Amino acid sequence: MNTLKPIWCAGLLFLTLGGTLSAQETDFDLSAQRSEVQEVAPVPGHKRDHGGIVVNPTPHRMQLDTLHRLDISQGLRLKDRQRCFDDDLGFVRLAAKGPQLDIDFGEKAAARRGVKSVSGAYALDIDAKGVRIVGYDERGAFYGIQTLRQLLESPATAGVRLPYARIDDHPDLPNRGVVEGFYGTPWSHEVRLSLIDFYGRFKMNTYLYGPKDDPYHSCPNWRLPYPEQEAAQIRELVEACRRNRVDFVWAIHPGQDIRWDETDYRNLVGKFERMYDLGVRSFAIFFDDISGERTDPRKQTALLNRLMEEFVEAKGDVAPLTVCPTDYSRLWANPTPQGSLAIYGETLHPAVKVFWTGDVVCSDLTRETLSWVNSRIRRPAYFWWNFPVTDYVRHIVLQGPTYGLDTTLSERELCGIASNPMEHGEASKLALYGVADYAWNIAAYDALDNWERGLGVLVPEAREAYRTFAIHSADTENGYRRAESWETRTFRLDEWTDAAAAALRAEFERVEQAPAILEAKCSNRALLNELRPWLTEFAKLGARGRRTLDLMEAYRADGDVATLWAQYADNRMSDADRRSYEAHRSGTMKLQPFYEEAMEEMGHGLLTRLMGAAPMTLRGIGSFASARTPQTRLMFDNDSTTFYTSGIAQKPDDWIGVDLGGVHDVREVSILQGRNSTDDVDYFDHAVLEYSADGRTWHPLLDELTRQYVIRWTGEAVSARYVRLRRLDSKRTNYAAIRTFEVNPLRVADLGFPLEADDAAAALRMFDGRPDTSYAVDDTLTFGLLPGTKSCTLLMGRPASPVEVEQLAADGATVVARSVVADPFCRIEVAEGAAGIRVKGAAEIFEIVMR
Ligand code: LOG
Repeated sequence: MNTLKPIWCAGLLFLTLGGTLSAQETDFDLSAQRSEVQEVAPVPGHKRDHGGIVVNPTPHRMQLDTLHRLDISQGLRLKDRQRCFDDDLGFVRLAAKGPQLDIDFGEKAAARRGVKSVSGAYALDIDAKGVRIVGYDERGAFYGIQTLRQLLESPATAGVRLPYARIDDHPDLPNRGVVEGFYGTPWSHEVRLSLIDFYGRFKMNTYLYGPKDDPYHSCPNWRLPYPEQEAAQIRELVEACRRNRVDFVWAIHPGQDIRWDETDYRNLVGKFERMYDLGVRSFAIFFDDISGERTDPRKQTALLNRLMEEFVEAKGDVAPLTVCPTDYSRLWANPTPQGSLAIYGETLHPAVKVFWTGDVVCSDLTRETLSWVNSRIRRPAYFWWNFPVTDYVRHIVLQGPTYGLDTTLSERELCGIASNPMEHGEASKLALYGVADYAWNIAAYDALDNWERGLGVLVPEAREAYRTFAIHSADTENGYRRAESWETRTFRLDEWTDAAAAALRAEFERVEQAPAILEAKCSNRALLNELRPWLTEFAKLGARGRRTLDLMEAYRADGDVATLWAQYADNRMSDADRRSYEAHRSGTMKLQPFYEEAMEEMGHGLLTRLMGAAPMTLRGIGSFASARTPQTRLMFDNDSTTFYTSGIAQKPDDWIGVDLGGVHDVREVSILQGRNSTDDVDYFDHAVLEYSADGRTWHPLLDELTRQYVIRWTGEAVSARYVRLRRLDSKRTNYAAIRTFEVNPLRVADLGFPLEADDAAAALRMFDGRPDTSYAVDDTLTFGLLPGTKSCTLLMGRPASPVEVEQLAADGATVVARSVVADPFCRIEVAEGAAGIRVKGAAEIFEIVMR
């Protein structure tokens, strides 16, 4: 099973920009092409008061008379005219006497009651006589039942007192549902069953089965029948879909190795026959994420047309096919009449539905993108929405509102919408609650209100805690950005006000407590199991945010530096903390950046106080929106395997650099570009290295760097506050990444005193003027003192067990015998004749300051 979205050989994939075709480099990762803009659009809509009656999707017309109620506590007398809904009424008490529950469907009944002639349309009436449901078809009546169920489950009806109602309802789009189309671990059978019930409950009618990492859907086994156990499970899924009036669409992804010959045609039909035997009556072919001759649109449409004739029409009870073309996004679709979408338009059987992901892979649904594609494929596109999928950002779980969908569309432009969710099926329900609502009643769709309702429907026992987690777990940080933490205001140290701090503290406390509340109260254990790793990190984020506010308060009050350092050290994230947070991130838009900023400012401030002058800082800057996120720190973390990435395509004059915090003498600059130094495409292949004192006038240090991953400049010192690498003329459109950006890297020889440590290069971090880098002393550390040093301060992490400190003479003899240190802050008054210091024990030392 793949654990990462594969890097496909893109030498064979073409990217269209400005109408010209240009071959991509080899081995590029599609995630590197994901999105061009990094604006985070706000969530539209507002929370509404529903008077305790929640029906999703929002009915087109729902008149409630809550002053009159039908009491059904004694049960309803069922008149199921077509005897279809025996298994669908478990939520209501049926009795031999009492008000009637009359259920009917069909064109005649529908016409009598004025139900729209659309599959899925229904009317629901509740009055003194009872409850009447009329569907245009069976599906419609089933949806009327779902509305009745939701009325009964609504807080305001207490399960027995139905308000009088007149509801006229129908779906706007004929195809509404989900495509299990992500990379990563496919959903479990249990999760699939639970989701299929969810689709039925919220009136979605389509489940496309196409997990990229099911080997029998894609390579290598698409030609082979499913093994017995999997086959039995698919049969169960088909059955669950039938119960929920959902079309189970089985998709095949043969394009990595299909041969355009009779044998493979037979293989494909043979597989479809096997699936037909399991009960499947709807099929799809996905040609996404492939390369080479298999992308040939004429071959693709010829195959689809032949299947339409020889399989679909021949069978008689199979629905028309659905296809995902190779050009499924405008990002690389050839726009010309020779392009594959235009060829689809000309040649493909008109009944075949064609997927489209929008302007980029993960993008909003807009009228523009639909006119663009529809004019080529000559039919209303089927929107494959890559939300809430996270296979390209697996450290994130998306719990934010479902938005970015144009609310003026209709089936004239759009034949349906299928959401591609996360591999976390339970956690995807919140987003799907929105997709279901939108697809049913487009004009009425209110994204924020839908989310507010969804939280309460999905986790009624702990709605507020779930909401706290969700509102801070919404953005992807790169690519398809989503609003997050929109109710929270964070601030910088110098923007502190007591009111703002109190509000933020209250929020951090809620963050800290939400996970335990969810653990205690949320009855959906499967959801909790999916969220748990994120919840664990979320609680820690809340705690460190709260402690950061404590520290800011003490810092602003000019507290004692020893106490402040101890507080600072205790609130630092260890490397292990960082690793676990990186794997399960939340609060990336506001909460964690607040922590990072505040800690950086205070660490620097404390060091400045101790040193008597401000040390040079390294702050990432650049032309990309992501240059304002904590990700830039990855250039300065002394780890050449981690990197800052632009997260969007590079363009002329883009640059990435560093702000030193003030003007310093710069003698040396070392940069590692790209994600590696051998064949990466994410770098500036033509660039200039420049410096500036004021950020306005720039002077070159190294000009005309071509195809250089490793960049190093040394020379006569220049006075600079900013150093940057700026892109020059180039055709490249990849992301840009930098692993390491060093300015005046320290060397042992430049220290001016001897240093004895297990890893002398790493030990330099104790003298680099940066409170965020450290060296872990294992057993013994010995270093010399600069001539004239009166005091030496060790800034440490809280030692697990006390360490010992000894002052030595030049010949190594003891001048001041060992003293025991248990605090993170240790100030040593240097004794007469002492020339060095020895530390014994295990300690993490951030900085050693000599004065
Ligand atoms: C894949 C899809 C994947 C998604 C998000 C389509 C049509 N195909 O770039 O399987 O989950 O991106 O990473 C895709 O979107 N290709």
